[in-house]
Amino acid sequence: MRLPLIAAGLLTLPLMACDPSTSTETTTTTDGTAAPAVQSAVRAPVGATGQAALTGADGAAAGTATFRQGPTGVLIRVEATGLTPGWHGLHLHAVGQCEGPKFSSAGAHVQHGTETVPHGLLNADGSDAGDLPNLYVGADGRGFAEVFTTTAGLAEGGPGQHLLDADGSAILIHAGPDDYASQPIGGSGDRVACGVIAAG
Ligand SMILES: [Cu+2]
Repeated sequence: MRLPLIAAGLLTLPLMACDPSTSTETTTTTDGTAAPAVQSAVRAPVGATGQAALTGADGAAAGTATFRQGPTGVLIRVEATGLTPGWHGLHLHAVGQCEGPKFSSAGAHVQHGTETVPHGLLNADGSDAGDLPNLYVGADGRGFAEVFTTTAGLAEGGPGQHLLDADGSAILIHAGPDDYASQPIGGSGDRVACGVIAAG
């Protein structure tokens, strides 16, 4: 994407092309195939944030999820309330709609414009871009987790699926644990809490 801009710059500023320092810079920049891997990999601008207010299947507030973008992925903090104790599947779903009580409006896992990949962080053929580790909820119905994923994020150009695309995305909590292997959602059962992910 940078190459056309550089080429246009040289055309409109022919005098700069004669400057030795400019020539050196151009040679380095246009030699993309020789660039170190760390420069050619997709990296996001750091600092974008997002948030989601979780709603339970009964319509009651069920906590929050916050998102912080890093260069290679997004860090997600979940603070959930009103859930049954134990492990719960936690996923990123493809549509930013949380219409209870089933939350089917949130669609399947995020997989925008790419070939469908099997679900499961421990599936030999997986994992899909919405997969996250399970959330543990204590006896008081409160669950806390920080998880990091490189397969989704807040940046439009990646890395990973863009969560803030035209139809948005949602973070979902399921009734039971994700076994990280079986299809389509690791046997994690009903959707019991949902939050639309928004910038901010
Ligand atoms: Cu799910």
